[in-house]
Amino acid sequence: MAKIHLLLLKTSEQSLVIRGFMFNDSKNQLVIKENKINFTKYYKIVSSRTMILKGFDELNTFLSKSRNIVIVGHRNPDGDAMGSTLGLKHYFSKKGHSTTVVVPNEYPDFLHWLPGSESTYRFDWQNTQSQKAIKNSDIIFLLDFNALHRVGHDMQKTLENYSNEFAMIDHHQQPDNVKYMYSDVEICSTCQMVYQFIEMNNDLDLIDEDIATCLYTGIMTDTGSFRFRSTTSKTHRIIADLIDRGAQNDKIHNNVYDANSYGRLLLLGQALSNLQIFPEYKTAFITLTEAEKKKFDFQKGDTEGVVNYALSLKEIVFAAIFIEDVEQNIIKISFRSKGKFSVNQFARNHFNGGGHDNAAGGRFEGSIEEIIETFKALLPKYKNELNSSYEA
Ligand SMILES: [Mn+2]
Repeated sequence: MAKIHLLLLKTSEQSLVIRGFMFNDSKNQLVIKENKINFTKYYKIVSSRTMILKGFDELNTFLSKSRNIVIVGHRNPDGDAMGSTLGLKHYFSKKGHSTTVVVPNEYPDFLHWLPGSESTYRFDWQNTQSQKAIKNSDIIFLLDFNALHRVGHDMQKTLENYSNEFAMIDHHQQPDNVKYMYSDVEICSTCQMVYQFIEMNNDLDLIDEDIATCLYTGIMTDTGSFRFRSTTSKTHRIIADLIDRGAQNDKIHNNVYDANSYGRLLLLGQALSNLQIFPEYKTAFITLTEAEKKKFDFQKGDTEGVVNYALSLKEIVFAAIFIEDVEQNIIKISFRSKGKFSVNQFARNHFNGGGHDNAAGGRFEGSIEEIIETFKALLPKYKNELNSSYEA
């Protein structure tokens, strides 16, 4: 039986109803139990957790023999996807497994220095090798994504035909149901989860400089350098331990953040001059057209983090960036928020997307002009939510 987590459901003067849910591994079903607890003293509940750990012991038994393992990250891999897949790969290699990382497509230049990056297969570019690795694997680990469609159409089809089991380690909401799962939407990054996975296996002493470097990178990028709300004291303790085990924090920050090309800075300048602000909705957005991207020699990853400039405005709690993508014939969207306003829900409701409460993505079929009109038309509906989302 997996771990049980509790959600507070109802309170009255003298009792509360608690609902626990767990996965029953043998039957693969969700079991829900309710208990009424009477109390005489109040305790303020400061956090509720939604964590799923499924099939952990069975997975360990499976991994007690040397296996062929493929580790997959999501399409357009970011620091957390690359750090977690490569960190887990180094760990599994030390455990005697033969491990291959396969990512759907290209990842930004500022992540290519990560240890092990050179042995990664790109599914779109090294398709034969990738297919072969997947076909020959005993198990596939899915890292930093919650649903198979996040790897893109072609790779999704390959994974859907996979005959062995999947294991997922991820922190996005509403994960697909796979056989082995470690899901926790309250943890800041998949890299922190990989650390905790290694910890659950009592293997922290196997963390060497390579593993520490990979995991540090993903925690750093997914927390905006340890500043988002998801950053906890535990995150800092883990970061401290990773430094003790060889992660060079100054070098990692420099490699990731101080690697701008001249074109990227000019593109940022263009993005900032396209910024539009709607004070009555505490909202701001940025646009970038394909022509503007071309003009400044756009490279993969150049627009990463640009949306955060819109959110950095005083009094703004909701920020978006709309980026024209002629290749896919869509507008790519990133959303960010401060406080209670859930951009995950907003992206799910209106833009075929999702993610986390304060950071999510989506897509739109149409032109930049059309998405601006659509987006602006939605704002009045959310006026109250936006105005009460965050108090400084
Ligand atoms: Mn992540």
